[in-house]
Parts: sequence; C-alpha cells; structure tokens
Amino acid sequence: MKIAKTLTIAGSDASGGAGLEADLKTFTEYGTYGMAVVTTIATMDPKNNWKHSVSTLPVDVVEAQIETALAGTEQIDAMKTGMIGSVEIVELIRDTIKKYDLKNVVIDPVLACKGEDDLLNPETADAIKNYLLPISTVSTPNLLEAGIFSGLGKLKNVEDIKKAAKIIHELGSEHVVIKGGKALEGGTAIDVYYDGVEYLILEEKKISPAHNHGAGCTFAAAITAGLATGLTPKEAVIKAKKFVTKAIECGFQFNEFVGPVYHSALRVCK
Ligand code: PXL
Repeated sequence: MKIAKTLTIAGSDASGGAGLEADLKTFTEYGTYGMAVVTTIATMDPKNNWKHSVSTLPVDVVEAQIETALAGTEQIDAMKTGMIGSVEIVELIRDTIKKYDLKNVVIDPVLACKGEDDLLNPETADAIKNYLLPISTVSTPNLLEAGIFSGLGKLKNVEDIKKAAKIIHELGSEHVVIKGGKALEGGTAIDVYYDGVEYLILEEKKISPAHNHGAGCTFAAAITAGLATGLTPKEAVIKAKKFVTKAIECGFQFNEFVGPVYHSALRVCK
C-alpha cells in the first residue's frame, strides 16, 4: 500500500483549532501521513480578551526541521504553508520548493487570524506575493488577503472576488481559491475557485452558530491532502469544501472567546 505523504510548514495554535494542529488532524482524516515544520508559535491570552501574539522561530531552526521532514526516502506528495512569520522563512520556503522540486504546493497566505483586523506579520505580505504565489499549485487567500494581494482592497461581492482571483492567477498561482466563507452578506458561505479558464462558485448554507476557528487552515489542509491522494485541484477543492462545512457544523464552543471546527466531523459526527 502506498502511503501518501503530506507536509505543512505553519504556525502552532495550542488551542488545537487552527495552524499546524488543524493541518495534521486533517491530513490524518484523509489517510495521509502528515509531517509538520513549525515556523511560529501563536498564543492567545485568556486574561486579555484572547489577544493574539506570535513568536517566530529562528530561520536556521526552521531549516533544520525542513531537512528532517524531507529526509524520507520518497518525495512528499503535497505540501502546504500557513503562518510564516518572517521574510527569511518565506525565502527559505521558496528555496526549498525549488531545490527539491516539490509538487502540489498549496500556499495558504495567513496574514491575520479570523476576527483580528491587525495583520500579524505585515512584512511577510509582499514576500508571499512575490515569492510563493508564483510557484503555488493552489493558493487559498481569504477575503482580506485576496484584497491585499490583488490590490483591490475590500472585496464586497462575488464580482469583486472573481476580479481578485483573476489578478492572483496572473501573479502566477495556477489555481486560486478565495475563501469568502461567511464574510459576505447573505445566507450562504461562498468560496470561489478559478483556474485561469473556469470560475466555480462553491456555496453552502451559513451555519449558525458558526464554530469556525481554524476553518481556513482546515480547508487548505484538506485541499493539500486531496492533491496528495491523487485528486485534481478542482476535485480536491470540491471535496475539501464538504470536509470543512461538516467540520464547522460539528464545531463546538472551546471557551467564551473561541469555537473551533471539529476536524474529525465527517468521519464521526452524525
Ligand atoms: O486561522 C489562522 C491561523 C493560522 N495559523 C495559526 C493560528 C491562526 C489563528 O489563530 O493561530 C498558528
């Protein structure tokens, strides 16, 4: 039996909903063998309104982890990035993808956590746009990130999202998934896929109450695992949308501040 191998290069969220924790759980649900390289450690302060802080690891520690993860005897089947933390680490990831000729590269350009208006790593935005989007098989910006990368600013409707997807495709991302999620007005959660030819509008009824912390990471990780198991990007995106919708449906209240998705939902939540 061939075991598909997946790698995430991302931040840690000790609360378990987002970050590499979400990625690894999702990789496992898809039956793939997951590996994780930590770039940053995100913490949330329960005594200060769940305020987010980020500690970024030194680039040489990240590099040593990458060498460890890629020291298996076979090529990995797909990889994703999440929160990155510094321009040096973005450059290291670019160099790694090129040096090892990595395939099925999903770039989830995490610039901010949901509900946080401040960008956590604003200095990485240009580096991700210039170095990682052009070598991505699939990129998965949310509305805020897509507005920044496309230069269009606030995206208010599906037409805006389509325009942004076209611009991001022209930046070199082969397939673009803009995660509108529940952010647009109206009764449906909408994501838009674009491959340079075809737009696919992925729509599901909004779920209330939305326990959706980690939904973006989980969606991107599910796309990555789908690619690793041999799906085309379009097939991987359609399957991932179902996976993440069920994960939100069966999400739960973690504390007064946050409700994460439940990554095992599709398998265990009836
Ligand atoms: O959801 C974005 C995100 C990504 N990565 C890490 C995070 C978060 C949000 O909390 O903590 C590590």
